[in-house]
Amino acid sequence: FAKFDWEDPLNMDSLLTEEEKAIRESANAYCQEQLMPRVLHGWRTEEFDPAVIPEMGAIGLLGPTIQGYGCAGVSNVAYGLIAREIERVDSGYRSTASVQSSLVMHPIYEFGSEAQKEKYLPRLARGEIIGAFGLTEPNHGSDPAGMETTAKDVDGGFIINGSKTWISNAPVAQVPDVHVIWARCKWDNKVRGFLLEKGAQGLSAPPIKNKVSLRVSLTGSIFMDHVRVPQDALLPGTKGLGSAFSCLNSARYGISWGVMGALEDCVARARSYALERHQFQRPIASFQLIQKKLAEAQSEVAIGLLASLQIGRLKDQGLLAPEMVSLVKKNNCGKALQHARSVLDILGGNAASDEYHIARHASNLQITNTYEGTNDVHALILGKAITGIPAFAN
Ligand code: TGC
Ligand code: FAD
Repeated sequence: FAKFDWEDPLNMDSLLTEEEKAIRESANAYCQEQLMPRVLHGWRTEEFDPAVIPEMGAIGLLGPTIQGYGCAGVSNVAYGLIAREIERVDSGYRSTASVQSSLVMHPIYEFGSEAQKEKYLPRLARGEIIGAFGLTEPNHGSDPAGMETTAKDVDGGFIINGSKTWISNAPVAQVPDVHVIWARCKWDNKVRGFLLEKGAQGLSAPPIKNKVSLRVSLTGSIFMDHVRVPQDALLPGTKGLGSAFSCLNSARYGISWGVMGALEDCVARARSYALERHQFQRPIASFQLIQKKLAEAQSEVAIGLLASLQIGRLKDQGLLAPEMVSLVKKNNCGKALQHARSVLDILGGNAASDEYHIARHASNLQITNTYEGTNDVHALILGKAITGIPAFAN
C-alpha cells in the first residue's frame, strides 16, 4: 500500500504538473514568509497594507491566467493553487488578489478594447494600480438585475449616476486606480461595464469600517454623482448582465480553492493544539470526539480540493458550465465555514484569542459563504439546472 499523507489524503499532488507544483511552492513561501507575519496587525487595526499588491505582482500572482500583457499565462489550476495559498493566511488577502485578477483584469481582458488592455493590464499585473468591481448596490445584492446605477449617453462620453456598496478594494488610497462599474444604459436598458478612473469628478469611495470579517482587506461604498467619462471608458465587449456574471465564474472558482486553504490552516492548527493540550492526563487528540472533528474536516478538504481541480481542468479545456462553478463555490464555502467552526471547539477558551487564528478564519468564512452569491443563491442556480424552474424569478 501507499503511505497515507493526512495533509494530502487523496494524493492530489499526483494530479499536478511540475509547473503547478513550483507555482504552489513559491506562492506558499511568499504567503507564509511575507503575509503571515502581518496578518494579526492587519486584523486588529483594519489597516490595509498597500505594499501587498505590488509584492504579489512582482511574483506573478496577479492575473496569472492571462496570456500576454505582462501576465504569467498559467493554468486555471495554478490560479486555484495560488488562491489556496493566499487564503491559508487570510481570506481578506485572497479577496484583494481575486478582485484584482478575476474581477478587474479578467473583464478588461475579455471585454476591453486593445487600447484598454495595453493601458491597464500590465500595470494591474505589476500591482502598480489597484482595481475594484462594483456590481452590488444598497438595494440589490443577490438580484443585481434590479440595479439602479445608470449610464446616460452624452456628447463624447457618458454620465454615470448611482451607488455601489460592499465593494472590495474600493477605498484603497481613497479610490482605487480603476473601478469596473456595472450600470444600466439608458438608451437600450442593457447592463454594461465601464472603467472609472481615480480622481474623476463626482466619484468617491469611502471605507466601510468596523467589519467583523475580512478585516485585512478594505471594503467600501462607491458613490457616483454625475461622473462624466469619455467614450473609451465603456468596455465595448460587454453585452448585458451575463457579461458581469461571466466575471463571477472566474472569481467564484478561485474562492472554491481559497476557502479550502483556510480550512486546511484551521485543521493543521487544531491538530497541533490537540496533540499538545492535555486534559484528564491525556492529550485531547486522543479523545474520539476530537479525532472525529479533525477527520471530518480533513475529509471535506480532500474532496473539495479534488472537485475544484476537476473544474479547473475543465475550464482549461473550455468545457466549463457555470453551474459547475456554483456547485464547488457552494459546497466548498459551506463546508469550510461548517468545519472551521467545528474545529474551533478544539481550542476551548483559546478559541477567543486571535493568536490562535482559527476564530479569524471562521469569521472570514461567514462572508466567503455570502459574497459572490450566497450559499442559498447557488442552491437556487443548481435547483434551476436540476428542475428547469428558476425559483428566484418573478
Ligand atoms: P439570469 O436570467 O439567470 O441571467 C441573466 C443573463 O446572464 C447569464 N448568466 C451567466 N452567464 C455567464 N456566467 C454565469 N454564471 C451566468 N449566470 C447567468 C444568463 O444566461 C442570462 O443571459 P441572457 O443572454 O439569457 O440574458 O439572471 P437573474 O437576474 O435571474 O439572476 C439570477 C442569479 C441568482 C443567478 C444572479 O442574479 C446571481 O448570481 N446573483 C448573485 C449575485 C452575486 O453573485 N453578486 C456578486 C457580486 S461581486 C462580489 O461579491 C465580489 S466579492 C469578491 C471578493 O472580495 O473576493
Ligand atoms: P441579500 O441579497 O439581501 O440577501 C439576504 C439573504 O436573503 C441571504 O441569506 C440570501 O441568501 C437570501 N435571499 C436573497 N434572495 C433569495 C431568494 N431568491 N431565495 C432565497 N433566499 C434569498 N459586491 C461587489 O459587487 N463587489 C465586491 O467587491 C464585493 N465585495 C464584498 C466584500 C464583502 C466584505 C462583503 C460583505 C460583500 C461584498 N460584495 C461585493 C457584496 C456581496 O456580493 C453581497 O453581499 C452578496 O451578493 C449578497 O447580497 P446582499 O448582501 O444584498 O444580501
